[in-house]
Amino acid sequence: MTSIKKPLKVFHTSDIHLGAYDKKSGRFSEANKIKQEKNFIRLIDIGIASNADVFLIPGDLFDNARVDQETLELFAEQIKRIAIPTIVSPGNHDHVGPDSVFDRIDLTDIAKNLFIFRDVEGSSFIFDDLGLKIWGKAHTEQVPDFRPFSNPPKRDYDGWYICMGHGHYIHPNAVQRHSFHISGQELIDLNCDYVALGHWEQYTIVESGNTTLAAYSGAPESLAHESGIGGKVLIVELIPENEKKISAISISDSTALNQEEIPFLKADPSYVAPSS
Ligand SMILES: [Mn+2]
Repeated sequence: MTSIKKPLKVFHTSDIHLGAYDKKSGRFSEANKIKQEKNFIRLIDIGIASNADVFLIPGDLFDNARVDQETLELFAEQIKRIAIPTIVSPGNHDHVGPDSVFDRIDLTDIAKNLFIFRDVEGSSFIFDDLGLKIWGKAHTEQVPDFRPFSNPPKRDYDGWYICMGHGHYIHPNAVQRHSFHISGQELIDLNCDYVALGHWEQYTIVESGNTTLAAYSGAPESLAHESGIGGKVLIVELIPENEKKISAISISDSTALNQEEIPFLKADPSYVAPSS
């Protein structure tokens, strides 16, 4: 299908860990639970105010599969409220497969604008009204050699092409025993307009060649409250025949950082992803 590219505004968060303080979490705290939910609602307010076209959540949206039922419903109600297509790629904390949090209730029945990647080999959603195709994989349980961007499909869509994944980008200072590896070359090989990354608490743009832009949104609220990292959400503007524009918005006070103010990491040129 032929689709004409038009400006697209992307709203990107990850690693929200909703339910981290729920009753069965092992670190129950009513005060932290309320704080986390308020922060998430504030994030949705920012998304609505931004007039974004699409909302991406690449993993660890929920902290675990035992979260309160009301946490699941709160999430779905907020997605219904933001009302734009919202795409989730499950991460290591909210994987698909046996005992998946996504099998507890049908979130997409509450929020008809919600789309969840279920296929561990990768699958895609197409939004022709936005001229947009999105590809991603779902984590399955906590398999350490899962790689979110291995064996990607060829780009085959005329409009915007965005990929989503949850894993650990390999840079010169990376501790390589970390799981779910993502190499700079893998990001280049995706041949897409934007890669929305999750797994890190710190918002960071990562090296991914000259045409692809790839970034971690970081967590909207760090689980290590005093760490001072995270606390942002990303807005990416894709404009035909123009430079991409990325900014990081503070959830606490809505101030924005421009691209030059967002941390940038170079890829480890010596790292070769194992073949699969
Ligand atoms: Mn993770």
